[in-house]
Amino acid sequence: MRSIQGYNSIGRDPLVKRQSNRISGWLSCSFAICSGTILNLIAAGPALADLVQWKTNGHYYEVVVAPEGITWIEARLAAQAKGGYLATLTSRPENQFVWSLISGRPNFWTTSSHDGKTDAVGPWIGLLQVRHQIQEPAGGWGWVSGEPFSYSNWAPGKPNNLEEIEDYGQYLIVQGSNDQATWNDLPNDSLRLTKVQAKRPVAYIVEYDTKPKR
Ligand SMILES: [Ca+2]
Ligand SMILES: [Ca+2]
Repeated sequence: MRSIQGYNSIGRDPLVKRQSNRISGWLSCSFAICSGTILNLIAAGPALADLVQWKTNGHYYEVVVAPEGITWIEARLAAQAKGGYLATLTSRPENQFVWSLISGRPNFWTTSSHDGKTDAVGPWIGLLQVRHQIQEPAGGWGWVSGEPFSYSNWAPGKPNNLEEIEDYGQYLIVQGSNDQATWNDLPNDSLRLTKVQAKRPVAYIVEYDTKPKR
């Protein structure tokens, strides 16, 4: 198992720290070398549901694990039931902050395989395409909160509206790409894709404008 050099782990206990080192090693190295380790890397570990405040806007963020996989609409409803909303990443600093909560955490990631390649599928975010019929693949995207969509950080080649059904956003690392905190378009239920073996995302990120009561 490879380990990462220079990764600043945010794990808080020895087990999480070890897992963080493993997944971040995978994410940072060549897939040609490391792809064989993926199944080990996504092995189940302790679920973390820490509430973390981003000082810049005062909002709170929580990454929620759904081990069996979850659709975007289910995740949106779950976020609302918690009193928040799927995270809106309206600036590079906000996107980088949220990325720091999920990078190197194997519990939050699964895989999508196609054409001999395997991408890393991360959590759902509050990104959806509301006017897709006339502006595929890149037009008509917005945030669930209605905040302006003026910043984006799509993964290479995304969005691509695969099989003409991809209208919801999530974190994705494309195999072979060194880009971080990048986004992808998926269907509400990624199991609907027939040409790609895309598992349902196993986590979603909730944002709260004020600290939720627990
Ligand atoms: Ca936000
Ligand atoms: Ca689309």
